[in-house]
This record gives sequence, C-alpha cells and structure tokens, in this order.
Amino acid sequence: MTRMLNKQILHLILFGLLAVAITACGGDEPMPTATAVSIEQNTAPNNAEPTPTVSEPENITVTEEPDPVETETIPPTAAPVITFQLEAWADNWFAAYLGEELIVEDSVSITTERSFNAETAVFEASYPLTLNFILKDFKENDTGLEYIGTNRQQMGDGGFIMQLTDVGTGKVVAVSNADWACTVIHEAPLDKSCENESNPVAGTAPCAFIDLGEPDGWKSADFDDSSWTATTVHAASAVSPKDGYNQISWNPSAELIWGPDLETDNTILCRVTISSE
Ligand SMILES: [Ca+2]
Ligand SMILES: [Ca+2]
Ligand SMILES: [Ca+2]
Repeated sequence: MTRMLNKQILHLILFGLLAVAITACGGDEPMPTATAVSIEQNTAPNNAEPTPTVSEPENITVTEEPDPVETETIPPTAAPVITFQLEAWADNWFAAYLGEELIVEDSVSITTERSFNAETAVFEASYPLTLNFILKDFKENDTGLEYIGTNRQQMGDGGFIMQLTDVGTGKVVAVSNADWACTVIHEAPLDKSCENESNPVAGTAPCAFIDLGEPDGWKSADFDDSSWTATTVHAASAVSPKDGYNQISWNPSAELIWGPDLETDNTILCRVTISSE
C-alpha cells in the first residue's frame, strides 16, 4: 500500500511539475506578443524619421528653382539691343541698310559735282547684324564718263570707307576691309579709250557697258554672296580721299575699298555680317 501511495504521490508530483512546466511554457507565449509590441514601438520612432525624408523633397524643389532663373538669364544675353554709330565716306555716294531697312543714305545727291561728304548715323540692332551697302561713283550716263564734251571728260574714280562703333563701349566693332563681300553691277566703259572719244555713245564701241542691276533678295541675311569676290582694298594715295574724310577719326584698321578698278567699276554692292566677339 505504501508503495502504491508512494507511486500515486510520485505521479501527483510529476503531474504537478508537468502542470507547472506547461503553465510556464504557456506563460511564455504572451511574451512574444509583448516583444512584438516593443518592436512596433521601436518602429514607431523609425516612422518619425520620414520627417527628414520630407525635407529632402524640399531640397529638390529648391534645386529646381534655379532652372527657370537660368532660362530667364539666357534670352537677354542672346540678343541685347545695342546702339551703333556708323561713319562712312564715299566717292561719290552710298546707302547703308540694316538688312532691308535703310540706315542712312548719302545726304548729297550723286549728281552734285565733287560730293566728297562723310555721313554719320546712329541706329539700334542686335548681333549678328547684316549690313548692306550700295556704292556709286558718279557717272553722267552709261558711258561711265563725266564732264562729257568738256576738256575735263574722264571716267572718274570711286572709293569707300566705313567704321561701326558700339556707342555704349566706344569700341569699333567693324570696319570696311577685304573680308567684305562685294560685287560690281555697273561697269563702264569696258574699253578705257572711250574716255578720249569726241562723241562717246553708251553701248557703242568703245563705250560698251555692263549694267546688271541689283540681284533679287541681295539684302537678306541668308543671301548667298559667296561669288561676291570683287572686294579690293585700295591705297589712300590711289583714292585721294578728301573733304568729309578728314572730319572723321578713322580706326587704323578701316580700309578704303572698291571693286578692282577704281575708274570703270561704277556701282558696287557690298555685304558684311557682324557678330559679337
Ligand atoms: Ca557723297
Ligand atoms: Ca568719283
Ligand atoms: Ca567711274
């Protein structure tokens, strides 16, 4: 009996221990829940970190702002309006155009004898600008001669010089020189012995002439002037500039230009495109 009781007591103890063990294990189960809560609490402060993440987009917004500022800065630097002063002297007459628009025309009629005046004109433009010039040596008719029938009957000669100044800086930004594109559209007489004819008749040998007229669209910026290679620099001693020429302070780089022949080239067209440096 005692053994039986001992066994029963032992079983009771074992059951008791087992029950305690199960209770202990069962008691552990809620613990992970507590841990999970604490993890959630730990992630809660992590959720607070998006605040700096929010401030990052603000930084991106700030870097986006300079873009429109740069866009606003580009147009004014691309084409500012500049005031230019054009100074020119011609033997005998010229007209200057900004593209198709007349800037200045020689104020003295070409029919005025010995018109050696200079002209100064101020205008506004933006780079790049295309300047177009009509240059004329005086001629009485298509023989190309002047003082016809007098003892001074002659072919007459031409010459042209120009400089362009940026009024704001005082800097000379363009001058007449060999780089210009020029073409001769009136040539006479084709035979220089015409000069000695007692009765020179235009179009009759030796007083033949060439009159091409102005080509269509020659003043437009995209006109192809690649064949305009008549531009010739002449020495002052050959042109003998006078009168108005001496009233202008010429930049040393400004040169007297004309067609190849100062005498028989009577009407010349010239083009130059000026870009900012
Ligand atoms: Ca003149
Ligand atoms: Ca002349
Ligand atoms: Ca001439």
